[in-house]
Amino acid sequence: MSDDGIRCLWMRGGTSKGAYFLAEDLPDSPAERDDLLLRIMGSPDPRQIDGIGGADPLTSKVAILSRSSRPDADIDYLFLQVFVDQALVSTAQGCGNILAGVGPAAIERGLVPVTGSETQVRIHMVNSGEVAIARISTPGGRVNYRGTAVIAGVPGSHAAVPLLFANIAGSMCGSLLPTGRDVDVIDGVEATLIDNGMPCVILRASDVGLSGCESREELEANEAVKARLEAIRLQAGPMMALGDVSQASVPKMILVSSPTAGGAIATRSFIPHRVHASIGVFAAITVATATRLHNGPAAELAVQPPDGRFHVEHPSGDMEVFLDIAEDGGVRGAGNIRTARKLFDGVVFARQTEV
Ligand code: NQM
Repeated sequence: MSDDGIRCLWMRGGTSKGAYFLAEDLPDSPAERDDLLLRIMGSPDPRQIDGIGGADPLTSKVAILSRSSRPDADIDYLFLQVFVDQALVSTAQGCGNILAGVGPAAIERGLVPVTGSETQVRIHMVNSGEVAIARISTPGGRVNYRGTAVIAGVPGSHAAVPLLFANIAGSMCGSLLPTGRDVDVIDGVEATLIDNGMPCVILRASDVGLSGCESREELEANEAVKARLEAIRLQAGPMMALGDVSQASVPKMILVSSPTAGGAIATRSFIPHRVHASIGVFAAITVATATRLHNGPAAELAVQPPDGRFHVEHPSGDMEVFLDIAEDGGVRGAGNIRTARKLFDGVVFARQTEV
């Protein structure tokens, strides 16, 4: 790569922020690409001071876009989690928040034509192989970011980005319940090992001595709980067909408790070492799905909504996810409303390799 910089859109997608690139602007080799992304984001460094990452896993994310190779999609979207303080880049998870910016970014870059006051973008999520549908507000032939939709964790209101998913069960684990059970016991703690878009280990907060109402800061300061959860996570990884997860950002560890604000369930998510300021989109869908099982921490603690609209409580409010429930009680599809915003469009300069 030359020193001339690389085209980059910096966008907020839902409650996350990331760098959106076109595949054609990045090296084809995954090793070269990952090395470049680490130098762009400023990793490994807890402050990411020499890069554009925001020193938080929620702002150290990358989307790579290209025209889709599939007839049922418009865009291929590869998500990469760039670790903040480790020289690691992972494709082992998707991201529903960054997904919210993919439709707008694809239209901004001319990969998808505007088709009217709203443009539907079919997005092939390369990480999981599934297709999401996003509806983007496009009056007057361009992306409109202004609107009245409010999501917890983001100040102000913005244009809604409705997202629809089908067939996301087993996105990374091959099946919804990779162990074939609603409940497994690891280190004496009951857990549901489940993947409806995001591999998650769902445990009762009370089983690790917490109320489930703790703040992000309190949880991040609790070294004993973090160590206990990590020990459980390392055992859950192989059980979930994810192999050795010591260097992976999945599975996410989700503590659940009874809802306290009128929602379906309360959550605190470890993603997996830092605590989420809210909750991921696919993680929320996966927790909502777990409430529908016969047994398990989420099923026991949840208050089922009458209409499939699950308010999943989290540290900064709640996220509403919609589950499309089939006659047999299984979850057929899911939906969520996000917002996204273009923050910066330009050219990014990677830290040069040592001379
Ligand atoms: O679960 C963070 C985020 C996410 C993931 C994480 C996400 C999802 O909020 O779909 O959006 O869990 O690492 O960006």
